[in-house]
Amino acid sequence: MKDKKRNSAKDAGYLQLNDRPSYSLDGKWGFFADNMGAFGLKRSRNVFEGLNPKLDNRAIEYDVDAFSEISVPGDWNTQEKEYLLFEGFGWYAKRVKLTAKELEAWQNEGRVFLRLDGVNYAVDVWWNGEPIGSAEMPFLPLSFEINPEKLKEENLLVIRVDARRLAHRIPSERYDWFNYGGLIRSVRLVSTPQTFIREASYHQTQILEMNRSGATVEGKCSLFIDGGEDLSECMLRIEIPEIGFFREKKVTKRGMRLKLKDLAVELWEPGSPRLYQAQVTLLKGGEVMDSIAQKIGFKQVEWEGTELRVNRKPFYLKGIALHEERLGAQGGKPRSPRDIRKLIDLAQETGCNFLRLAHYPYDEQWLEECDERGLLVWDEIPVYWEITYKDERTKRLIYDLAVRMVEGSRGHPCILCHALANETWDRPGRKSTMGQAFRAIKKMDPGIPSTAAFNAPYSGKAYDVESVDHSIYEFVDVVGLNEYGGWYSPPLQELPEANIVVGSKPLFVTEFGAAGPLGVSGKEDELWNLDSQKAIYEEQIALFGRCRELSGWTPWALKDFRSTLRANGFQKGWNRKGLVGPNGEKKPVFEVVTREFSQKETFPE
Ligand code: GCB
Repeated sequence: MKDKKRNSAKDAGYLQLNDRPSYSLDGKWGFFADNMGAFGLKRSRNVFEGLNPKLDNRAIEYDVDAFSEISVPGDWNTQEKEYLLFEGFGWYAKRVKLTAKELEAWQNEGRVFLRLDGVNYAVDVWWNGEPIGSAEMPFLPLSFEINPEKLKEENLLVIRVDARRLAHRIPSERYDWFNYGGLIRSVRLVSTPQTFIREASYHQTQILEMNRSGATVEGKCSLFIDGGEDLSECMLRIEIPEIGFFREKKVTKRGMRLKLKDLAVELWEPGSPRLYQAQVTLLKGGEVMDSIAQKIGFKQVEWEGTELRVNRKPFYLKGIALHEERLGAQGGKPRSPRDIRKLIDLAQETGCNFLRLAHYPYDEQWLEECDERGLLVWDEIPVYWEITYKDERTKRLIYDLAVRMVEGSRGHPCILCHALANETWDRPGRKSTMGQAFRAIKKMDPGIPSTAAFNAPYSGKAYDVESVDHSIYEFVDVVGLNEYGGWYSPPLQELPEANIVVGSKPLFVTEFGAAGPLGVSGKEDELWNLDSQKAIYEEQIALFGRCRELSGWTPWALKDFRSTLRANGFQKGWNRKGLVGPNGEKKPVFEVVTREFSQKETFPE
């Protein structure tokens, strides 16, 4: 497939996992780094057909059974030294063996999907030698349908991952994190009935009345039904047994939004993350066609003037921003739920109530953990720095990424805001391309504010986002400000006089910080040491204290992270602005932030 054709995803759409039966394909796979894809797809037939020179005495150049071993999930870069800087095409192969019993069960169940929980950047997929789909949708779940008749006891699954940075891609060519390539998240087969509930997301909670034990609320459930069945006689049932809620509604179309009224509940909020078990069922003539279980929570976000409220109360963000990179000297993408939990544990040690999941969508487990732990979340697509908005492929991709991210996250009570950009330059087409994406997500999830992180030059002793002509400013409901006083500008000595102008919308600082290379001490007024990093944090915190209307702040970043842009003698390939080093070594600023958070209320009076 040529890149031209590949831009819009040819996967089968967002497939919510819930409690559906699934078959994990995680573990050891065969891997081959095909540099720049020199053989092309036609010449590589023997890869996905599984031929090899031993079976067939011809000049066959690949052999999936002679590939080297690699673990999935995980990037390829940190698994073998020779792949560290590899950014080309990686071929993955797995022989999938099913027992006769498993095969029968899968074939009788209905439909089968291959679900890739997240790849970077793009994939082409073959099942037993036949193409089953391609997509360019970095970091978000993909699903490809497999005809159950094509399942056998011995199968070959081949996936080509294309990790090239290209100007028209999202993210584009230049960014301050590491381009981890490969099948970075879990891979599984999922089975569904012929006609099934592809998505059921409860969201848009409105509090009608507060009372002592909680509140009476209403909300919406967005549903999407997939399958050929005539839906005119179908019903949807929603149950929340703990509060005795039961509702049935006739199905009118494939995509529906049902209103749930008068729910007497305890609210979900930071510090008290109450979750409820809900069951969504599709019925025809009284018979169950599909039924899924999921956890839901009830939380309302409001934004008015410069105030941000959660559950009707003014809210102060004590945030931590991070990259999805595991702890350890090598970095790399998390390879297990434990890797993810360790990062969240570390962030929570500061006493934060909010995570900025920068700068791209994270594994879905992050949202599940944050739902359970009562941490609010900012999710984000990688529209970052230089973008070719006018290119039709880019336009389409930005739209698809925004919609797909929100489809996956809107049902999570932890979501505080959806971000569609970080520090983007004003280039032709930005306003129309971004406007389209912002309008789409606002329709999809109107109860959640949309946002972006902006930078504003320091001038007249202040950072003032509204004074800059940011053509996308009008689309955001709340504003993220990235400012690096003490590090980029102004210098530390001038910071005591600095100010942040909160314009007409709620604003919080989404990034500030300074490099603090581990083991390096020095003078406070000289950069590149732990003492000046600490001094900059202290001055910054004083600045936030002076700015009464600020809705909170988020240091950049939890942990030092790999970045090929960072190549001086202190950095050595890592951005050193972390509160901790690569292995979790705490720097003095970790303590500064922890102390400050302990003195700040989540819900100030
Ligand atoms: C920024 C970017 C972030 C960088 C950071 C830095 O403004 O949003 O991705 O890593 O600055 O360290 O310079």
